[in-house]
Amino acid sequence: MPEMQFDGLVGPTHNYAGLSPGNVASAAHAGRVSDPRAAAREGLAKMRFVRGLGAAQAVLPPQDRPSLVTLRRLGFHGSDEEVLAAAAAGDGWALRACSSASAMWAANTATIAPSTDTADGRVHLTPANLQRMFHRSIEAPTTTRVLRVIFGDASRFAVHEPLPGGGQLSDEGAANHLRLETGRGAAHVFAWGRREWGEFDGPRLHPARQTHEASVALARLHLLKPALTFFPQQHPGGIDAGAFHTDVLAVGNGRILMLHELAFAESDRLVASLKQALGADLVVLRASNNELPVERAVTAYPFNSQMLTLPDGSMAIVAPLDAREDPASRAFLERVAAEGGPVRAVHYIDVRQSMRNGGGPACLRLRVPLTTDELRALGARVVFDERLDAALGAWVERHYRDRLSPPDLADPALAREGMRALDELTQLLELGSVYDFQRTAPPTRQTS
Ligand code: SUG
Repeated sequence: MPEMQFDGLVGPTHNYAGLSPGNVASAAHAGRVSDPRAAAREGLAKMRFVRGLGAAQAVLPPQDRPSLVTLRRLGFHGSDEEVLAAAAAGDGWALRACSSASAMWAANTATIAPSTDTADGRVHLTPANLQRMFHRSIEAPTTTRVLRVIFGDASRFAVHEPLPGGGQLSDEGAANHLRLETGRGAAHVFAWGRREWGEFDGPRLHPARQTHEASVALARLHLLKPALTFFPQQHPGGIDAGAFHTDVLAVGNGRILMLHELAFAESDRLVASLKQALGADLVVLRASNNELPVERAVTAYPFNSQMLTLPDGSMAIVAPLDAREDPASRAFLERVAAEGGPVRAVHYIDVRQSMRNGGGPACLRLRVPLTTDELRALGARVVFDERLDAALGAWVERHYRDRLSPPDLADPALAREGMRALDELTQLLELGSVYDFQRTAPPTRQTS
């Protein structure tokens, strides 16, 4: 079944605010000047490249930022200008947190189960609640609305509510999920970093985001076969080295699983159970820490690659340029391609603007396997063809700045530019009114 790659379009406020503890790149680049236009161009170039390989490509819209609705919920009041000025005062964390373009990392949009794997024969999607990081938790309501427009046909698609329960049910979407498939069936791997109930040995330095309870709930909600669902713990040492999501150290596609020794706490046990369930066709390509030190894997992101099945049945890896520049990462990827398995080619692409916030090629896309009928049933205009490519390219050139530093986030003109751009985008993508600023009445003046 073909798999649609839904890439998150980079938003006009793409910036480096240091919002994600445990994400090494985000911390390292905090306060630097970003280039939203270059970031959006890189994203479009990746979509064009992937489509050029013969894969199916679609786009997810950015979110409206700064989120004035959220700032008002935090008690900032008055006109938009007053809200922005008050939120920028002091350390300004609220403004930075409400201004991130973080929805670009579409792997965190939702967790997906294709219709072939679910008991009711529908595609199941659960938007991630992203509870662990405040700036990401505010994505969920708009994400849910967007997914309900695109996957609106309830006879084919079930778009659930994000998991309830706050931090105890913290869910990061497909970034902690792998689907592997052989002739024996399809296995779903739901990794987690901490649990609320039950003993575990967790990371010491960095936060673990996904909970075991959330992972188990997703498998239940998606009506998957219990015998083919697996719940490994992310390696606490991997999280402490900067692998805040599973997709920093592991990626799977079809019968191939590529992983680092520090991806999962009990890697051998996981691999043995997967082989038992999926049979000898499953190919596991593992990098030891000796072959590829985890620090290199976290900086160069060789595992945060897209692994694509192409129309001729072969596979290609789309890796970040950074992995080509790191000798150990490059050697590992080339070993994978030389192994004689289905992976025939490794391509390197420049997504540096995103990498500086810890987002590689795999973070930028959400994978949704779809039958031809399901593909036809998609709502909105999100399939990335030549016309949409050209229209989005022109839209970016019209609206995006080429320079943004954290103090610029307080500029009311930036907020207005964003609203104009996204209002136009909803027409281009035929999405309807999905944004808060399109749905809420202008604020009435309040006195404090
Ligand atoms: O959640 N970075 C994102 C990166 C997400 C990467 N996604 C996957 N691995 N699938 C995060 O940490 C940084 C924003 C800032 O610091 O300005 C940020 O949110």
